[in-house]
Amino acid sequence: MDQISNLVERVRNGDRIALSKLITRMEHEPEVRKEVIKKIYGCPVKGRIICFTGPPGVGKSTIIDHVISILTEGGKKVGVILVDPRSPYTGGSLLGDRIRMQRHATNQNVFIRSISCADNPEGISRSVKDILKVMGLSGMDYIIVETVGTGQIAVEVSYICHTTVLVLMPNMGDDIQMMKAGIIESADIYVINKSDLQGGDLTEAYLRDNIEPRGGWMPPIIKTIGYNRSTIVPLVEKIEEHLSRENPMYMEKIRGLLKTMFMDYLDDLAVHFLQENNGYEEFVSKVAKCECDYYTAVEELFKKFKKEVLCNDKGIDHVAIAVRDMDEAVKIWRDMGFDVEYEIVEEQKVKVGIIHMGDARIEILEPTEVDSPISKFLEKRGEGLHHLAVKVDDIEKEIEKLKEMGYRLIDERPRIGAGGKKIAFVHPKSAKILLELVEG
Ligand SMILES: Nc1nc2c(ncn2[C@@H]2O[C@H](COP(=O)(O)OP(=O)(O)O)[C@@H](O)[C@H]2O)c(=O)[nH]1
Ligand SMILES: [Mg+2]
Repeated sequence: MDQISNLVERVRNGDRIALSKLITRMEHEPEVRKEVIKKIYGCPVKGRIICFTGPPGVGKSTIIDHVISILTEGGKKVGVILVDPRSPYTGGSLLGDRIRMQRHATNQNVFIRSISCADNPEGISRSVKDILKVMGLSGMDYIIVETVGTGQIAVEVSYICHTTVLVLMPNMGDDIQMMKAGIIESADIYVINKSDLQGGDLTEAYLRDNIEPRGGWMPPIIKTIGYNRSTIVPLVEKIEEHLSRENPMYMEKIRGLLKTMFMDYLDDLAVHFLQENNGYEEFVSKVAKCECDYYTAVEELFKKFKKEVLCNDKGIDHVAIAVRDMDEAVKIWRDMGFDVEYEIVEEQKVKVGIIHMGDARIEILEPTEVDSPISKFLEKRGEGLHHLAVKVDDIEKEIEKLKEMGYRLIDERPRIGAGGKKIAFVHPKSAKILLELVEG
């Protein structure tokens, strides 16, 4: 078994050292993340994920410390991830968090781990989402995530959580307005910590004006004092209550999350494509020299990207239909709203009507002379499907391969077809239809 499969298997059996090792690798190696997620896709995941978010210093870690105690006293297993984007503003806050939770370090039912992505802050929410999935696999009953701050990362991480707790403190009216809008709207439970201090009413009033029931749940506002465990008990009860109910909003959140994950990965592929593709520099030079505007350049690049990355290189190039009367044949396509372009291929004595369909096209063939190959086809078979053309990577190789397998080819060597592309025909005796191979 390879190393990653081995680690995944051990994590599934509750091995904490394996979990720690796997998280470290996922944190630093995007390729490992991808491999792990592909492996564990579809595995049943038990843990419920609770996200604590809020500005630095409001008391999230102090509260989580008690939440861990309360949950583990009930015999549950708890995993904690502290997310540290290591911005200049929040750097170092994790050390304090670790110390605050240190007393749980020897408890076999508690797993605490901090994750930072100092070198790639944008990538952190991506790795956290994947790491949460792995924690869920390890048999934890609850997984607690603490995200520092209230920016985009917190919003994204909260998508994957079953219950999001936004922690605030007294006197925060103006600060709340500075937060990323999504975070206020997406919390399920609001905590006003440091209730031993004055000014809690101001924060509460602001929240009351801005919270609405969602999916049959009215998000509660709970006042706590981080040092005072008895004030945290009602919070844990509310968390349990929220976790236990059918939550129609959760599916919505997951859909939102999936959308961002798709976009993220697409983004990765696009960036990778640009880095690998020499054409990219060329496009930039063209725009810099004013040979092309940048909208057109990006559209061209996107076309290439679609062709080479998204659509892969195989597929239908075109379908050709032989007809006696071009105008009559193209009418239906025009009526359906397609544009038709025309081309005369002298050598074949044929007029071609071209209708683009995504990456493929339909070609309507009308003979221009009585001795055109298309005239002969019409005489023999009548109007209808003439041939099918498929894209191949390397036409010489494909021809060799088919010849070796005993198929009959009309062209044993490629010739140049429309658009200067290399083409070759396979005999209908072999393919049941006249089949054209087109390179590129
Ligand atoms: N006065 C007061 N201080 C608190 C309370 N809860 C936490 N703190 C203190 O606030 C500071 C920040 O707490 P911490 O849990 O690290 O906040 P975090 O950044 O949100 O995780 C620490 O010095 C805590 O001791 C509280 O209820 N009242
Ligand atoms: Mg903290």
